[in-house]
Amino acid sequence: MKTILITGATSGIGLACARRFAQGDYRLILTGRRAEMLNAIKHELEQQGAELLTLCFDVRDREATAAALASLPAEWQAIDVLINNAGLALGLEKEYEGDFSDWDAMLDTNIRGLLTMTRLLVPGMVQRGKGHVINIGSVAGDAAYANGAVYCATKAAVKTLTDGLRIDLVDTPLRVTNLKPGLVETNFSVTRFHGDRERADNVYRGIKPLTGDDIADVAFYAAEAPAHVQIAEVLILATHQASGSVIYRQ
Ligand code: NDP
Ligand code: 8X3
Repeated sequence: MKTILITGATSGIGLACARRFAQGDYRLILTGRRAEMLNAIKHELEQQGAELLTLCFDVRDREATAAALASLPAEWQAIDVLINNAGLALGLEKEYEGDFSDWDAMLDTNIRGLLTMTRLLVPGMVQRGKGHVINIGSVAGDAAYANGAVYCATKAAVKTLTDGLRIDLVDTPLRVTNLKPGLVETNFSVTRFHGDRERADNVYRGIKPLTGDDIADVAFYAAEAPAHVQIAEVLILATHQASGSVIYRQ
């Protein structure tokens, strides 16, 4: 049985990954900031026979992250798969008009948080000669779209950091994957628009978007591929989406 740690498992893609990997030969460490959501997922998955622990921390807080990981019982410390999923977009504004605190939250979560998790967990994987890091990037990292430059830049950084890690681990058995989803209907847009649900719903108007389960299936495939197969990068789009900014709406 393998041990997988998923950041941002309280919602959307992370939650779907938790449910997907629970069906496989995995025990789970699920993380997020909302303790009550973590408890609800723990209850749901344990009812189905899954073995799991939850850790409540903010990936932007490096000390809290390190303390949470250090608090894992010894038999849970050997993590085989890390899904760096915790992330968010805040605001949709021109680069010269954006909100400083929105920018800081995106940069600190999507880049620094992902780096902290990587820095804390990959050395153990290297030592054990076994491990897989799956980063959740985005189609947004391929090219900027209007009013989304800062979020797009964070996901471009995820691509570069994923590629860099793969290069730095090339002489090890570890694997590194960047999954780049397009429009996935989760809490993402509600967060982006600071709770404006109507505006969030508009993002998915006239198109059948992806679901968290669609992304979880790809993550599971990448993790379960034979040891000599490294799924380096996957771009996953809804059928009526062609790029970050080209979407056909009926
Ligand atoms: P959700 O808003 O549904 O989920 C985001 C998750 O991230 C939540 O579990 C949240 O948990 C967690 N999170 C956010 N900030 C922090 C933090 N500071 N510390 C710890 N956890 C945090 O959105 P998605 O599932 O859509 O997003 C997941 C990832 O997928 C993100 O990286 C996003 O950029 C990426 N993505 C999303 C796409 C989409 O269209 N939805 C497309 C491409 C990529 P909690 O609030 O409990 O902390
Ligand atoms: C989320 C997808 O296109 O809304 O990364 O930025 S998009």
